[in-house]
Amino acid sequence: VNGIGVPYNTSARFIDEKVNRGLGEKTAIYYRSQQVTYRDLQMSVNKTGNALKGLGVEPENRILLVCHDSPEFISSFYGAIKIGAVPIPVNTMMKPKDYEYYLNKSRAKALIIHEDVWEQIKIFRSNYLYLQHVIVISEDRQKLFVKEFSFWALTQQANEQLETCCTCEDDAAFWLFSSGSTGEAKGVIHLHHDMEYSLDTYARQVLKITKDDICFSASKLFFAYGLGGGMFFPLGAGASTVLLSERPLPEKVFEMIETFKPTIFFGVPTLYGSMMDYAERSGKAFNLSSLRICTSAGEALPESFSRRWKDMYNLDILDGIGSTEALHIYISNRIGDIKPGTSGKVVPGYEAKIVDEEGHEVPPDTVGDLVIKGDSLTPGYWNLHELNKMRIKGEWFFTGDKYSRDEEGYFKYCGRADDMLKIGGIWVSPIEVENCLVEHPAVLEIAVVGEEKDDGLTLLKAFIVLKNGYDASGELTEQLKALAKSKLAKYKYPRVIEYLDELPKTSSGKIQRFRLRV
Ligand code: 3UK
Repeated sequence: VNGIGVPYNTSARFIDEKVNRGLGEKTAIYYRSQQVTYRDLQMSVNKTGNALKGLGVEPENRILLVCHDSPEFISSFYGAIKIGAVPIPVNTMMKPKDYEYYLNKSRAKALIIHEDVWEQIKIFRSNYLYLQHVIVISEDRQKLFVKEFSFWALTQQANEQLETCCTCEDDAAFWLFSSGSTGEAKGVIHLHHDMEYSLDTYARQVLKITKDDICFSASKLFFAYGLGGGMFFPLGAGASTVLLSERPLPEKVFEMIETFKPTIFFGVPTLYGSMMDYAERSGKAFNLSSLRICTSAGEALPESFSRRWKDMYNLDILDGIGSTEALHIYISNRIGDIKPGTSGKVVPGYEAKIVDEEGHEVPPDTVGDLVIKGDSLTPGYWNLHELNKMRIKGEWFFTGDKYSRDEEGYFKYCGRADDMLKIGGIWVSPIEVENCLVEHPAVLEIAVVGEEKDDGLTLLKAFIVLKNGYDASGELTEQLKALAKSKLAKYKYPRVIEYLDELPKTSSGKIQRFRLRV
């Protein structure tokens, strides 16, 4: 009738449906001392949607979300989707240049941002070419702004009834930015049906999530891994989520688990490592008995971590591989079926194969390119036609990962096909770090690589050739680290710097990073 096919709006399906099914009084979100019920959440989703509409936001308009994990993140996300707009949650730890890129690349019309981050970037506002409205979330709910709107003032005035925009399954619902090897992030588009697909496959069939679960994701909501674990898995299942706005330091994470007693915990390998080190160093015994399962993703979980965690807390960690493009996990270990050191088996609803350069499947135990298929996969990157042709072949997506599969069907991670690195579960482009440090007057040449530590995790390391007249020193090393920290997001600075007389190169002069990896 309306010319767009069967109406389907993922916001209505995740939020309104819960209230319609009698879960209105159930706690959806635990945040600090607040308990937000599904009905409260529905109301703030509606108010946020109305507030955006009131500013002139229309279906298909993009909205950048720079929010810490909080109920406001969730109501902004689902509020935007309910009016057919397209929210784009991004990392809150980035530098001004990154936000300028996100805003201009996406042509976002509105920005919803926590005040601490806005304070860092507001002086560059004239660079944001398409941005019309800035909505600031301040800790001080009474605070008013001159050139911006207060999130609280706007939503307080807004109506709590909101008609659902008549989108269909295949409309764009949200984007996520994923870092690329040259440092330019790629806008990954996701459709209205994607979250439900991931919920019905990985969350329901691997995690066996039910409405009785309480989820806690240490990984932030602006990462696809955290968006699922901390938001759309629990909300989709009618369960509860525990949100932490601050950095997930080991001590804090233990405290959160003891306080809120979650049943499912989502972490990354470096966090499991630092939690175990913290527990051992402090000699403290933490009570994690509320948990029934832990998951790990972002990078491969070292075998020793699963064993130590099991010894310390009698808990299994399910390692699984997911990606921003696939939205969530598509190969995973299962409850009662774990093969340490592997990513496990294909999740029902997905297919995976390992192919050689010609695209033919390779025999068991042979390394090749991992390609996957499944309905939560992105329809494509925004405005990157050439890349889309390279990465998406019909129904198959080329992950960029090297994998092997054994006779029993367990997949083993064997490294990236490009130079991209995962540090603490987050992408780092060696080229971006190199381009930053080469600006230092002492640096002639530089190559940044990932160095595997004893525990199997990766550390960022820079090899540097100095210009004539400069000498290696501890002071210079500190200067270089400080330069990286000031120009790049903090997690991207090299932890180790080594000075060389020359870098290994091909005959054509291309730096051979692989020869520097040990
Ligand atoms: C690597 C892994 C080995 C791999 C993600 C769960 O990490 C996520 O998304 P990203 O787009 O990165 C994807 C890439 O990260 N990777 C992820 N998990 C594993 N490598 N073992 C693993 N268990 O290179 C992959 O291509 O940041 C993870 C859910 C949603 C996600 N977006």
